[in-house]
Amino acid sequence: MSKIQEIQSAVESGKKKIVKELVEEALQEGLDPVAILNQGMIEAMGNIGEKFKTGEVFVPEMLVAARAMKAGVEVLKPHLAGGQHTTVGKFIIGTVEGDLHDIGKNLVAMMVEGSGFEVIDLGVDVSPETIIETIKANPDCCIVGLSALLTTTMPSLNRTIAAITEAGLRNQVKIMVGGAPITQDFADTIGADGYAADAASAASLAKEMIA
Ligand code: B1M
Repeated sequence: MSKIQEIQSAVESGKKKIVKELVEEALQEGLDPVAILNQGMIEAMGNIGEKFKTGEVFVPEMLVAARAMKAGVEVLKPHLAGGQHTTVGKFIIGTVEGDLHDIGKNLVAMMVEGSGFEVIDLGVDVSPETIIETIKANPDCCIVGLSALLTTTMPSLNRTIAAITEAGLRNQVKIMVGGAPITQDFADTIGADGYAADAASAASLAKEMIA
């Protein structure tokens, strides 16, 4: 089994400590951090999601896999983020109301921060009101990033954008949306300024949005 396969298997089985050790070893062996992330960890979360769908695993297994992935990402973080120190703008990010998934949102935050933005991470289950208060408290903010992982929370994206518009703040910020069920078409329908399919694309799009 290759090191990346070992990482994938340890994430899937939720072995947090082993994931950390394996990622450290993989980095020492000179493996590409992006490959460790994509083929080792993100693929493992895809596999666990499939197993959940077919009833092979349940919520607790998804949860421990998520914790194991987070532990691995912590080790990878300094190798992925790019480490740019100048601030090119502010990026408010959160997972929308009703949604507790944060791994993808955290990766986006990390990559956007690495490309020079000051990131204000509001966490998960973020209400439109909290987003509005945060925009008001940061009048120099340029981008609001909203993540949704459930088909049932996709309407929260819509509600958040509508609330930002009603509050008279829509012209003040660009809005980027993303998450597994989101598409460019959906983003266009709800009036977002941009959609990114993954964390690296989110970081490039953020830079384009303020150019
Ligand atoms: Co949940 N869950 N989950 N889950 N979970 C999914 C999403 C699901 C697809 C699993 C499945 O059925 N196959 C399914 C949704 C089905 C649907 O909506 N059609 C599902 C379900 C049903 C649920 C519950 C309802 C289960 C239940 O309770 N019965 C429940 C809902 C809780 C809630 O939110 N209210 C639930 C709970 C959980 C846990 C808490 C146990 C855990 C989350 C832990 C955590 O995040 N801290 C969990 C997990 C781990 C998953 C899976 C297995 C993995 C998600 C993940 O982290 N992926 C997931 C299955 C899957 O995704 N295949 C599943 C890895 C991550 C890197 O990818 O988040 O897509 P992703 O992020 C990507 C891109 O999407 C993009 O960039 C990221 C990096 O490349 N991106 C953005 C994300 N946000 C972006 C924002 C941007 C731009 C790009 O701009 C701002």
